[in-house]
Amino acid sequence: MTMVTNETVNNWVREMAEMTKPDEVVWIDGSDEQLEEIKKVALKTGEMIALNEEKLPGCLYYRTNPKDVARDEKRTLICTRKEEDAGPTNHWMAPVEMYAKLRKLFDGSMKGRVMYAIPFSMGVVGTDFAKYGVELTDSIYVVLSMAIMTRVGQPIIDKLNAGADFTKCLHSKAQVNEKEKYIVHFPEDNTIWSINSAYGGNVLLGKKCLALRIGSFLGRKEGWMAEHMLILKIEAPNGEKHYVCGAFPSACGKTNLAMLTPPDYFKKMGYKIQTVGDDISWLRVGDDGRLYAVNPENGFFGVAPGTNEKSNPNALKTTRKNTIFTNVARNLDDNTVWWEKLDKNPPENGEDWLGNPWNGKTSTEKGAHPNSRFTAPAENCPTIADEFFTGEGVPIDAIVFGGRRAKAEPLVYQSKSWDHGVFVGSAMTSETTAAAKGQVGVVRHDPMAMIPFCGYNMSDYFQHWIDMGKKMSDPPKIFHVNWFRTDEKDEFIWPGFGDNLRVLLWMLARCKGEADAVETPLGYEPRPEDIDTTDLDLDAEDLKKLLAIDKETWQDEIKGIEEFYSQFDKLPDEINEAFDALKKGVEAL
Ligand code: SAT
Ligand code: MN
Repeated sequence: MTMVTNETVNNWVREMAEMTKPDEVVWIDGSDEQLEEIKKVALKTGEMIALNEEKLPGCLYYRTNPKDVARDEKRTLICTRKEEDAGPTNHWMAPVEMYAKLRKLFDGSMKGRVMYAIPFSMGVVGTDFAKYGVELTDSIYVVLSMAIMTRVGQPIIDKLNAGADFTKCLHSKAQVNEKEKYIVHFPEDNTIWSINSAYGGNVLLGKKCLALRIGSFLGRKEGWMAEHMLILKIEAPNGEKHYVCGAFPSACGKTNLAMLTPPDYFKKMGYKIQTVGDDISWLRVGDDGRLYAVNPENGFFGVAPGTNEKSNPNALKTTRKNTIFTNVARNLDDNTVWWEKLDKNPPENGEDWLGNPWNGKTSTEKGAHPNSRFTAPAENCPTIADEFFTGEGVPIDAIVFGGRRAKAEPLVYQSKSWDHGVFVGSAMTSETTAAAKGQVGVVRHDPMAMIPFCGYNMSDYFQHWIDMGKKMSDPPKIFHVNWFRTDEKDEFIWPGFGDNLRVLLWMLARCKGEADAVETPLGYEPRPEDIDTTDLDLDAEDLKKLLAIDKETWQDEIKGIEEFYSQFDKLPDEINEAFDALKKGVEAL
């Protein structure tokens, strides 16, 4: 391994080591040999467990503290010098104060342990999109997970030695003190400090912390966007390729949509779906005036429960080797893993996510935590697109916003323009899931699915979206979907999963000006007959229900949006205008 010769990097590492006082500092070179050695240490201490080498080669099992199983938004802060720059939707503290508080917690925090220095890249090294970081951590779980989720090692050291900017990431003390847990961003210093957690979203600092919170801050400054979006490639039977980005809150099916299996009818016609990304998109305007997206990650950190041969066979195949499973159940007979809805054959001789003996056939308790996860290399995915590996960006035809709503939101509608689409994104709502600490199933506003991830004032973020629209001569069309509408019996009406392709195809036809629509107060909606329901057990009545807009429900929605907006003292005029138009349209229903 070439030494790090960039003195800014070395001075910072030295300073962090002086504070955290590890026994030793070890640079990660990204080689299999080194990662194998480090893995052996974690197996020896029992921090991680090796799984069945035949059935799940290279796979590991890991368990976090039971109180540390999801992102913790209350303990996640954006520390800008001015409070208004963090905005009303972020937790904030003055950087001087926060650094002082954290320095005390980090003081000697790595005593008796090794500090691993992980040089990593978000995006393919050397591309226009790539951003570099170094994460210092005393957790082997973090080292091995970062080696899956990001590109690590020598090529990044070369970039650092050539003087590249980098994000300074510090993490320590996985699983120790729940009450002193902090995930703190200092965007003006390009710095992230995280302590007392081991949960992915809080500690794999390239992911939500860098790629979204710091990323969105940098994006605003540098004229690009960092978004909580999947990227899907649809290849039509005539060979035409289309790319769609989709923003959905955590645990609302992004991974499933990104790896969608077309229904047989469409498969036979020749439709192919490929995956470019499942969680994060970085977007830049190309010379041709279109919007280009990359997935800056190198792996998937997906929700395990609910993943099965039917719902997402591609995700399941992706996890069959070199994957880390966190907080799922274990089958002690054959040393494999299990989670709810994996199959109908839970282990009798098992261990639940807490490590207690568990009989899946008789127990009424869940075996896996609802937010248990797999950390799997993107290259394992049977549908991974070639474009993922070049990292040069794919031209986006459509952006889809969506949430989890039992009522109110129709199956799909198209916004009337880019600016109107920005309004639609800003007014997004979803029922909360187990991906973040707190109550599940409560409707909350989550603009662009970014409420937990926007690294600056959200009204400036809306303005940035409006400004980006002005830079494009051919912006993507913006849509809104809701796969989760329920009937009188509280059952989902729309089948979801692979059948979502039917809705995507209507969108693409709209992008090409080849599909009809009716204008409603929300936007343009398909007529029931515009959605291809061949081979689908769904009648026109169901589709009507899925597309219906109820006046009273929407009057309440409007109140909710008004209340949500009231915290912002500056909203772009374009948003206010679109909101006024919605109010008028709903009154006229
Ligand atoms: O925990 S993560 O933030 O990485 C995943 C998610 O909640 O979207
Ligand atoms: Mn996510």
